[in-house]
Formats: sequence, structure tokens, C-alpha cells
Amino acid sequence: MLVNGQWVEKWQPVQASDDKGRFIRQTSGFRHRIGAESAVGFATEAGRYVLYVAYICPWACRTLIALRLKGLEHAIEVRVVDPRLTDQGWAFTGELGTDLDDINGARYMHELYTRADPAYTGRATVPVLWDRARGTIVNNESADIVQILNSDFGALVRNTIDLRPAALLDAIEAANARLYADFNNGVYQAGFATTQAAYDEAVQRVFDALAWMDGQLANAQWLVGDQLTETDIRAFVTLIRFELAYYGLFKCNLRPLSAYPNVMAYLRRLLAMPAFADSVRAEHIKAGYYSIRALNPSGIVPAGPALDYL
Ligand SMILES: N[C@@H](CCC(=O)N[C@@H](CS)C(=O)NCC(=O)O)C(=O)O
Repeated sequence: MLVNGQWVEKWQPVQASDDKGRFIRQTSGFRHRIGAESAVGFATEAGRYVLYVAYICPWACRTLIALRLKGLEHAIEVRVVDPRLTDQGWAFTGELGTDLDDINGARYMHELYTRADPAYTGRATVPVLWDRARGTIVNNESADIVQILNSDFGALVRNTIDLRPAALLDAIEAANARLYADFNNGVYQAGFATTQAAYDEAVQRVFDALAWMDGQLANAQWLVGDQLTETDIRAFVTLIRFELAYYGLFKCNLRPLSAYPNVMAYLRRLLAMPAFADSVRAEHIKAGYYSIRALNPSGIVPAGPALDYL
């Protein structure tokens, strides 16, 4: 991570943990908005902003899906890092079909953070929404970036879908909170638990969340209301990684995904939409997760699983 702008640490996949061995995720550092929502003048312009992502990363892929759903590909360029974290964090290698950083000439993602703030302290995470005009980070919190894409680009959007409709906002926020705690972050808490008790507790919550989703989807197409919302994006990014990474590497193996038929049908429904399907690079997901040495010292990437929905 960066401390006062210096890269100080070999990457530690086990981030902070509390006194019970539970994994704790850091909070994001750049939280600006764009257009009328911006207090500091980040104007709504086509071609000005760049979205840096990793296809391994569920948080980054939320923003990619939102970008596609809103029809903003023409206005915001995307650059992709190598899915395998290095001692210096995310790298631009050009391997596995990823990008070199032709925008900033960076070799590592942390260079963008120190360019934005020479004294930055924190992890150099993806996603990052970058402003080419000022040479700085607008925002590095995926939940904010989804909101920015949903509502800050005004007439530039080519699809008027509203991912956070006002009438559903309370239900969306409630579902998001539950999904984040028990599912999106729950799988990480199971995978990175450093005590049996912390793992047992986390893995149970993960499967409780799957049961809850299966119930919600028994008579509904979407998790909230009768339209696609941000909540469906959040569910999807964890579901699509479930069998590729979390079931094996994170030991989320109480039951197979096929034990949740409504969830499976929902996953297939989402995958039928290009915005969702195009955000999935199974090779990146496997290469990235299985390169976490603390969980997989040999670095061997498994051959399977063969999935009929991919
Ligand atoms: N709060 C962030 C979390 C993003 C995050 O944790 N990204 C991970 C990849 S999945 C990352 O970049 N980790 C690198 C590190 O922690 O050094 C968000 O949702 O945008």
C-alpha cells in the first residue's frame, strides 16, 4: 500500500483484521462527483474521464456493467490492468489481453494515486475514475462511480435506464446493505478469515444470502421491484465469481449454486444481456484469485470448473 505517497509494503492479501480474525475492508479515499453534483468543478464532458478496472475485481466490474447499461462507452474510455496482483499492486502489463497505460504512462496503479495526491495513504485499488483534464482521481469507490454513471452524465447517456429509481431507492439501499455484508463482502470474509470461528460465521451468512435471493426470485425477475436496478449488478458480480473462485479458493462450498434454481435462472437471464456478459473474463477471474499466494501458495490455476452458462 501507499503511505505518504511511498509504496511501502509487499502486497498482503490479508488486509486488516479485527481481534476475532475477521477481514476488514479499507474505505475509499477519493469521493468526488461530476457535473451539477460536483462541488469542485468536474464538468460533464465526453472523452474527459477514463475508467481503470480489473476484470478479476467484482467492485470494478460493477462500474463496467453500469457504463455499458447506460450507453456511455462512447464518452468514457476504459483501461484494464493485469488481473494478477504484483508486489507493487495492480500492474499494466499488456498480458492476457490487458492494457498498457497509454493515458498516463504508469506501470502500476499506485502511480495514479500518487499523481493525484503525492502524499496519498491507502491501498491503490480499482476501480478508479480518472480525469484526464486535471490529471487526478475523481473517485475510487465503486458504489459512487455507479451513481456517477447513472446520473452525472446527463444527455451523454445513450440509454435512459435508471439504475436507482427514486420510488425504489429505500428498497435498493436495504437490499444493497444486506448483499454487501453477507454476500459481496461475505465471500471475502470467508476466504480471508484467520480463525475457524470467523470463517464458520461468514460462510453461513453467504449461504443465508443465497437462500434469501432464491426466495426473492421465486416470483420475480429482479431482486428489487419489477425492473433491473443497481442491486442486480451487485448480485451478479459475486454470483458470476462464485463457482470460478469463491466455491474453491474461498471455501464457500456448503452447497453448489445449482441448489438455488431461481438464482441460477436469474444468473442466466443477466448473462443474456451484453452489458453483463461482456464484463466477464473467466480467465482473468481465475488467474487473479488463484494468484493470491496466502490462499494458494503454489499459484496453480485450476483447469475447471466447466460451466454451462459461460
Ligand atoms: N471500496 C472499493 C473497494 C475496491 C477493492 O477492494 N478493490 C480490490 C480489488 S477486488 C483492490 O483493488 N485491491 C488491491 C489492494 O487492496 O491492494 C470499491 O468498492 O470501489
